[in-house]
Amino acid sequence: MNDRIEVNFDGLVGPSHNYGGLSFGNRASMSHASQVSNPKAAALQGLEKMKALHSEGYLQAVLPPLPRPNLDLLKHLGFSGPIESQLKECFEEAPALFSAVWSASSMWTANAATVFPSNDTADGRLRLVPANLASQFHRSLEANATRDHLRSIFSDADHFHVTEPLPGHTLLGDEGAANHTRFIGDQGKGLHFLVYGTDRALDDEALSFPARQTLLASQSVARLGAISGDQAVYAKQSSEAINAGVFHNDVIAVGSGDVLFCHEQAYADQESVLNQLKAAYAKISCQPLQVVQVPADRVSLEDAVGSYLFNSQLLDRAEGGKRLVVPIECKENSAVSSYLDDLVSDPDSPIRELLVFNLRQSMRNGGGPACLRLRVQMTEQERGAVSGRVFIDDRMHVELCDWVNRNYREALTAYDLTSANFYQECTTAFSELSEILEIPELKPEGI
Ligand code: SUG
Repeated sequence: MNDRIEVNFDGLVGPSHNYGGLSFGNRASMSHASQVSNPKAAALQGLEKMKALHSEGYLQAVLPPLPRPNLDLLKHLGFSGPIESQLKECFEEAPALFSAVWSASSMWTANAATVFPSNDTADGRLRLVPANLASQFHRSLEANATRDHLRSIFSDADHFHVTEPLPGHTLLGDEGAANHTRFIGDQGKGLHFLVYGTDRALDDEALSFPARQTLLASQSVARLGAISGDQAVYAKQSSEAINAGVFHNDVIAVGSGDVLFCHEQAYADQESVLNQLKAAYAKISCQPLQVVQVPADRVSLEDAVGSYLFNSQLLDRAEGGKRLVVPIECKENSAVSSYLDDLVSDPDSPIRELLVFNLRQSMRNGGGPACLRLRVQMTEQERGAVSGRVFIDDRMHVELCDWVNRNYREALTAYDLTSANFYQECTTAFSELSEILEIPELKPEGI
């Protein structure tokens, strides 16, 4: 029997949320570069989603943002002296790196790690493989700090094992759960679907944007997850999808339980990928895998990327079937909205209902509902072994909203990031947060 329940660990948006235009190949990040951000609205939008899903009866937890500014990075770039002057000097001398010092990109916890629940792993522990995020400089800076955060939350070695991230080179580029889907069969057994962008060691000429995940990385992640070979199916993204702005699989597909919802142009040789998945699933389940493929003549790749239709959460309903948690942009795109109306009214569809959220602040950097959460399937005992105060309930929600309202700005520009006041505000915010969450603050090494 399946005694594991999915907990969604959403990323709390940090106080320096800004539009740095840092992610080549992520169309939203590229097109919103240098716009004024609203960190307060961003954090409250995320908290609203957490509260709403908690109120619907789902288990909801939170992962803290990584401390910013990134003092380790400033030190490694050769800056020294009072932090305020380091920030000013970095802004003037190395503007191309300055935005990375402040990036709040750890909010997208679907990229924090790949998760292997304890009933799938050889050692019977829940294993987390932190992502190296090697493909984008600002994101690669998250890997070790995220590992440390995960180690302080999943610290109980009897139940959990947080591995090292893979070595940080693009040959082994790994973007975590955004490229991993776990289907669930009878007795809660898992089938792991690992998606990569390239299987070449060198650049792929068919691509105009980077393929962030490599096959070598996905295979290594599965090894670190200690699952057996027959529990994994690998698939390559189609180059059309990557070139249209599908920088992670979770921009073009979402799966959960016995359902895969994907675009018909998501994978290279899609028919064979789906046949492999169905065959592997049939070995762990009496019921077939349900695949809903969205045809390109209903929703083009461009509309899928623009609306983030697939960057959604597929959640079980108590009355059966699934609900799809989508961003509000899906309602504003007429092709997507009409497709969704037809989908939920089709009696044969496994997706029966929509929940719509306004996550515009995160969306402008390419992060929808699915990017903001890391799924962790856990037993009750494992939930009890989690350290820190990370589960969301009504009281925690109020405390975190108060903390955001007290500490966050409503408008932030690149220039504001150089101000001594802003640095002080962030220092206060991070130290208050570690008290609320009862998680030690991550300290920069040697400063
Ligand atoms: O890695 N954007 C993130 C968005 C990550 C979305 N995650 C998932 N699909 N799971 C990225 O491209 C933009 C930051 C900036 O431009 O300031 C950014 O990092």
